Amino acid sequence: MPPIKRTKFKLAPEQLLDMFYWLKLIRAFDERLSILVRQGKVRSGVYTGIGQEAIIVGTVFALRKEDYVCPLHRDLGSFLMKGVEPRVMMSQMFAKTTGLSKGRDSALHSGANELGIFGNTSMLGANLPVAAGLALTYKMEKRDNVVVAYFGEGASNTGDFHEALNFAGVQHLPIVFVCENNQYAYSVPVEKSMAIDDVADRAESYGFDGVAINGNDVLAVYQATQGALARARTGGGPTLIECKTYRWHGHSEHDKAFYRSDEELAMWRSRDPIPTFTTYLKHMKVLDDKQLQEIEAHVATTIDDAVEFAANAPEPAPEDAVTDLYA
Ligand SMILES: Cc1ncc(C[n+]2csc(CCOP(=O)(O)OP(=O)(O)O)c2C)c(N)n1
Repeated sequence: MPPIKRTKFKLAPEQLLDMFYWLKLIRAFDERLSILVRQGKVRSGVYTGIGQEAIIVGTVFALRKEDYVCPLHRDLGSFLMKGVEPRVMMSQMFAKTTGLSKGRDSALHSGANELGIFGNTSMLGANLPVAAGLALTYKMEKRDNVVVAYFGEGASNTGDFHEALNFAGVQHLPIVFVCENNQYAYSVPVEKSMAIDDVADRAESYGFDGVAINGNDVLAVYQATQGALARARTGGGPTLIECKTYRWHGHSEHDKAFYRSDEELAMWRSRDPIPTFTTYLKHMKVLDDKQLQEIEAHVATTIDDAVEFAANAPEPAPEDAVTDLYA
């Protein structure tokens, strides 16, 4: 199998600013959720992806509208980037009728088929065989679309992960497996759950390439995704991209994460993907202080509006609990 080609890409200034906007919006969305959950406004567990945003932005930015994402509990940003309005996403967190599941399900179990978002379940790794099934559909229908499936390094120790990769490798499916290696599976550090350093190495045993990259570098993620997508669209089969990153908050907002040190957190916070990208954009003369202020103001207004909309949206009616059921 040929190695993944290093794709060359040149993003226009507007595209770079767009990427920057998504990083800021997704961060702000999660930060507000973290506050709202403490105010008792959110009716769901909240699993923020703060610190990991470059993975979602770098991957989803490379996708076409018709490509599918299979997100994880931390990937609310992929919903926003695929086209779910912030008002709708916030309503989902508030369990209101204006949310994706109309207030009838945990915030994390929603999807949107029309936007190419697979609704996840709580079972770790269980989205991966389904993602492989979606990719098989694309292959059978001879469409040049790709499925991007996200999972944590913890999930890469489940049987579902190995079955999905094996099937995808055997069938040469158009799928990109994206590992968000944030160093912990709940309280378990990666070295206590894996005997190897890189999840990416697991791809080789299923007959395709895996790469480990800096998951806090949005352009590195974008570049690796572009290469994997180009391969998948042209019949070259799957790729595994392992993005090394760190989650700043606990596993969920109820976890104070006493199992890790302040020094470790400080070290990773110094690798925050957003200031790094800000510095780059300023250096490239793509972003100036005025634009930065405008983007930040727009993000703040968008989030405020989403919260207000969700807070005032109607509650679900008890009788609606049995609508939209499939037998
Ligand atoms: C099959 C299964 N086992 C255990 C759990 C409980 N659980 C929920 S999240 C989690 C840790 C997940 O870690 P990882 O896959 O690395 O993703 P992360 O939360 O770090 O993004 C565990 C053990 C579960 N949901 N499903």
